[in-house]
Amino acid sequence: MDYKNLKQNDETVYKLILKEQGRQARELEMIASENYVSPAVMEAMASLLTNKYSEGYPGKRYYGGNQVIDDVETLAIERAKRLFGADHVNVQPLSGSPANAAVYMAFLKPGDKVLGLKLDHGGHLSHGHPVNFSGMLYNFVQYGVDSKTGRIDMDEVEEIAKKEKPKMIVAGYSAYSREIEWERFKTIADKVGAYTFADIAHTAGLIAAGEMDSPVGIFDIITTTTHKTLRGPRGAVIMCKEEYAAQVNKAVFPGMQGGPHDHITAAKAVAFGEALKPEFKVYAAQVIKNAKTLAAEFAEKGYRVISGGTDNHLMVVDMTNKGLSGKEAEAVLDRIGISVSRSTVPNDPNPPMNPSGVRFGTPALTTRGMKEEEVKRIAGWIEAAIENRENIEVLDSIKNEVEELCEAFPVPGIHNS
Ligand code: DSN
Repeated sequence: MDYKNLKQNDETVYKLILKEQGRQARELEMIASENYVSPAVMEAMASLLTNKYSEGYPGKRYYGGNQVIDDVETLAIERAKRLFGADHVNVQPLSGSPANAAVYMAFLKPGDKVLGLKLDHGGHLSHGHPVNFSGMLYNFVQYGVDSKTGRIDMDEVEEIAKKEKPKMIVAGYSAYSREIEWERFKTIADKVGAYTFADIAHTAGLIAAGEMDSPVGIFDIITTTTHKTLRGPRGAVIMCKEEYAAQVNKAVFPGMQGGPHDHITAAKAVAFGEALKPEFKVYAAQVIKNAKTLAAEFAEKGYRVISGGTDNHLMVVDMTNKGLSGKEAEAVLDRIGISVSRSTVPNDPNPPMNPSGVRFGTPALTTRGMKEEEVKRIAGWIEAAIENRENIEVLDSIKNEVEELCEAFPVPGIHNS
């Protein structure tokens, strides 16, 4: 994009966007939930579809002039159904938390009991944390990961479910690096009469590509954001079995939201179209190969990787034995041009603002075309920066190497200006 009108009309915003463009071009993005959309997705997002109101659903709108929007939304729905093999898809949720809120609204009453993973074990705020609407409105009980293996202990999940008899069980996480036993969750839920709800926001792209196990066809309801491994615009979708279609649609609109963001719906359709192409499968497979390489490099350098490795695009690394906190590690890596997010580790003795770990992810590096060789170099720089965190000369020299690598692997559609 050349932003020529923006430059003319609002130089302040133009300059801020250009500054961020430079950061994205010259720095490495290792935040597990971030990615770079294609120029085609970007153009759809920036389109004039933002001008339209279209409360309702295709063929049943509360506003006139929606003939084209109906086609856009229907296309997004059909592509998402094909991509995931889902019976029913609602493409209107504005983002992950609103999608999850709509799911709870569709299936629960305030005060109902829900079983979800603890936040510091890799769960999400909207899976029942007390500071979030989910924990305020519903009676969440929580399961955790095994402290030795770092993996979900399904026997413990079954024990808690039998004792607590929740109305819904939530699986699918923000900081969990292993395959999820969807079938086992479903068996447990059936034993206690609970709905099964999967939040696959992080792994949706890997699942769509067939590189990870899918909950579709097993779980009752599935949500995902569209902007992480799926590499689409900011937003979300809800998938469910046909029998739940009406109640899910009603919960999204008029339950939770007003008019959908039609420019984003169009961009979702473009991203789903991209994910249906064979090259997306190659991309998703490489994301996982890169993550496995990174986890192995960390382990080899003496870092404690939670669960000992990864099956997906991310890993949580405990910084304690390296003598710094996750927040300090995040700052050191920022200094050399690598963005990461601090993260709690299971049973973290430290608070979420200053936790013990860092979460690393490979989706964005892989979009730039980086493979195992580059990932090994990056792991070396991370280690060198952490070991030499007081040494400005070393940090500056690594930052230069990071920039050189970024120049060699440009972000699709982003210029380094
Ligand atoms: N904030 C997202 C993440 O970083 O995982 C989840 O919503």
